[in-house]
Amino acid sequence: MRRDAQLDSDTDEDEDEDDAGTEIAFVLDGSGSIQHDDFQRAKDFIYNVMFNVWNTCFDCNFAIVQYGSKIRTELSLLDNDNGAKTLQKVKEIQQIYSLTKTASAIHHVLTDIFISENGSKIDSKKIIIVLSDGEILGDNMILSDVLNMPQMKGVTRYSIGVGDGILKKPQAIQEMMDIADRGKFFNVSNYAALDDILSSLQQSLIGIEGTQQGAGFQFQLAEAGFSTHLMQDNSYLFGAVGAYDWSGGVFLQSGDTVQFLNDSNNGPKFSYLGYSVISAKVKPSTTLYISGAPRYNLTGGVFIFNGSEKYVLQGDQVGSYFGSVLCALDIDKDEYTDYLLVGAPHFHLNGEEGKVLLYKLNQDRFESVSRELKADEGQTFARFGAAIASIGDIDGNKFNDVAVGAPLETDSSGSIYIYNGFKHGLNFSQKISPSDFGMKLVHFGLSVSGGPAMASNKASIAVGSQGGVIVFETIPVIVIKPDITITPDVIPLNQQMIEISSTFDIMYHICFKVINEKLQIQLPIKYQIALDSGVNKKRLTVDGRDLLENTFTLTPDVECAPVINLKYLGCFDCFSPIKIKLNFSLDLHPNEAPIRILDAFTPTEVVKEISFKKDCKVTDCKPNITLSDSKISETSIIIGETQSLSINFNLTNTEDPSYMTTLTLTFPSILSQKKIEGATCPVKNDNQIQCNLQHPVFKRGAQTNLFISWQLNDIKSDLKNSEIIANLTSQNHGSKILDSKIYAFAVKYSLPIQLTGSADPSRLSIEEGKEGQTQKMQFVFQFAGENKYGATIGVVVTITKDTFKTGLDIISVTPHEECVFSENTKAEGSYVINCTMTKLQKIIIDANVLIHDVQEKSNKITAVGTYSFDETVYTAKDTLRTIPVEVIITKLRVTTSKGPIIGGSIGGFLLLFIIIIILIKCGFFRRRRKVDQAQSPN
Ligand SMILES: [Ca+2]
Ligand SMILES: [Ca+2]
Repeated sequence: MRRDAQLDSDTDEDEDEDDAGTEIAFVLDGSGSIQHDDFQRAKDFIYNVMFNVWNTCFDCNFAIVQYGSKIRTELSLLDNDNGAKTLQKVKEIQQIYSLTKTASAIHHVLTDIFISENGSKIDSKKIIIVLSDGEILGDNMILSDVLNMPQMKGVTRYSIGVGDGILKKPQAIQEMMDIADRGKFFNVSNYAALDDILSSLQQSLIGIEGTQQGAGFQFQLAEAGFSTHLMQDNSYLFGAVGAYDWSGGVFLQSGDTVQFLNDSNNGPKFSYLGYSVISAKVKPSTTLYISGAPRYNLTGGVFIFNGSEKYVLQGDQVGSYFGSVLCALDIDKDEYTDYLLVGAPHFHLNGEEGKVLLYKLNQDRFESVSRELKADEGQTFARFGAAIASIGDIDGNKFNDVAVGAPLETDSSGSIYIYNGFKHGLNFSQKISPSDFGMKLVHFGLSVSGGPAMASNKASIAVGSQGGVIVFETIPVIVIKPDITITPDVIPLNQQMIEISSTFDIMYHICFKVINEKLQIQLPIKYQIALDSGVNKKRLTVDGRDLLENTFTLTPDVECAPVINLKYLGCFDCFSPIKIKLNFSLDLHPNEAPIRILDAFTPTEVVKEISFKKDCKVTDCKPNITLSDSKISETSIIIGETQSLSINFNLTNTEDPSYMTTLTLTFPSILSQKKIEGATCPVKNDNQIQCNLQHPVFKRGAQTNLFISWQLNDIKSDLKNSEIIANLTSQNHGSKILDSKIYAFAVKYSLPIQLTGSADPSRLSIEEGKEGQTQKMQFVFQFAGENKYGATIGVVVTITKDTFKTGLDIISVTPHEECVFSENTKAEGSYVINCTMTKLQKIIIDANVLIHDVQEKSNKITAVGTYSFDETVYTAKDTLRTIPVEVIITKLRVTTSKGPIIGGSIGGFLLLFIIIIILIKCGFFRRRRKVDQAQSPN
């Protein structure tokens, strides 16, 4: 940047050849107490110092040492060859953090930076600038030892203390004052304020560099003629940048009179006023003399002299060289200046992009225009604005045009940007780079000027590059505006059908109108017509295609192409207009120089529309179709029982036509779409259907009845409530919702079960006198039906007895896993068995019964089975949930009642008598007597 690409006519070339230069080492505090943003500001400060010092000091070399927990050379004196890369290195410095080893860091400069192995020259002037926010911390070196080292002899030291911290710590201030030579300690309250001391520090540095001696010579070293400008009345302006200790000045020479325009010699030093000079004629009697001072207040300035008055336009960035390039522009060719363009070619964001600022003349004063001209995005090193020229009216639109050079663009090959003038300013139209015309050049765009060409009468532009000038001839611009007629351009209502049966043709007619001139030549035009552009299902065709390409020769007599017949196919979409897009270009021979060129600011694409006639009462065509008459068949469904669910839609359009009316129904996965009557529903998936209602046009007064039914999927889900969502939309002015409705319903699952109970034996009895015997018995409860959806069923069996004279012991309960008998319930006189099951299982309760006695006529044991389940999820048809089983206990006893006993005795005696007769007949008693005799001893 300063060595490899120094473009500006340099003011430093008269430097002492034997001067060993100046070496400036920054000692940058990167300790932990410095915030990240503040560290960035410190880096920016160093960047700006280097950038600005380099603009005046050719032999200044920089080094940077950062210190924190360690000490690191960020930039060595050997790293100064390429200005842009060196500055980039400054931007890339990473903060170290931790300790504040200021003394060690200064020691490092003396022992590692200012040594010949690392590029230091013995005779050079040496400067150390320490930038810190606090007192020394964790440093094993003693500051005074380092400052008194022999190597420190002849080194100028500056220190800059930054931050509130340092202001409050006397120790820190003392250290910074010790470091600095007398009068070279700067002190600011925060890092953002560093820019405030930039100017004073730089001027101190440049002062050391030697040029300050120029002050003594005043005009002897004024460099008058650094820039010149010849005016129409043959008077001259001369810039004298060196005048008054480089504050600079401007001379006006008219005939033999020389006038020094700068009115005093106490302007800021090193402003370089006179770096550029121009004049602006603003009235027949008024000429403004304008001169740039690119280092005025460091940001640069432009001085405008109007007679005895003077005012300054100020640049907006330190070091941007605002005002180094100037251009007065008479945009409307009335010979009076309208705009002032000011180049700031060193303006930097990420590198050295450069920019051009615009000022508009308003009653003899130039006022800032918010717009700035800039190089293309990504051109980090462009130096845009290094040259600016009014190049005449190259496009023939009666407004003068401007070229801006960016000589460092694309690795220093350079380019120029063309801006065309208009009534209200400038518009970019073209960029020209050496690669466009196949040349390898360096710094193309270093200078630029325009005017009548040498050989032809066409306007031309001369562009300077390193070692050469390229002259461009301009091609005359032609402005062509197509005039398109479409007949008819509205589709009538009777043609608004999805497919039309009869022929309906549309005529398309283009005329290419030449604006502002009478054409003298023949000009071939290539054009392309895209039918129903942007739509998939085309509504127009020409010979079966939707794209037509043609060439037409424009002559002084014929400007209209032949009429094209377009075939209308019908309208699936009868609402949105049919767009027909025309693109055109000049059909130029690829190997010949173009004879004319189309105006860059007149569109070469024209879209015309064919609209549909609309039977609408209001201009925005508002239909009115509601879902309010539609009903769902069930508000609650039982999976396993309910057969189907349906919605009946009764839809009437009471207002304007509705185009592409669609009903979208979104339903839950427990439903499957089963039947649709009354519309076609082309879009279907697992949980959505989309029905087309009276496509393409649902006319006013039209009615549609739509019936949609779903079957219930036999699956279990956790849904207790569900819904079907209906959205009714039309495509009038894009998709619009006409109405929407939610059809909610409750969901339950069927549980078709029934509980039965039994006891075995179903009756217990004891004989009188045989009380206290244990008897076994069994209760059984079981379900009929099925538990398809896995309901958890709770069964409670409660056994009670109505007397304490009956003892009861539960021996076993099955199933064991599912049922629990709580022994402790026995004491309360009842026996409770709790079962929880999802599988329907038989509940068997075995018990021992001990009947001590029976009171009254009978006693009983009652077992009551009750079942329950989550009724918010399941529903059973059977409402009887409680099943009682009773076992009656009776006592058998001998009765005192005679009737039956006498009857029974007579029958018994009669039978005995017959048996005895039979026994006598058979000789039983005889034998018996013998036996008795034999057995008896007597
Ligand atoms: Ca003008
Ligand atoms: Ca123009």
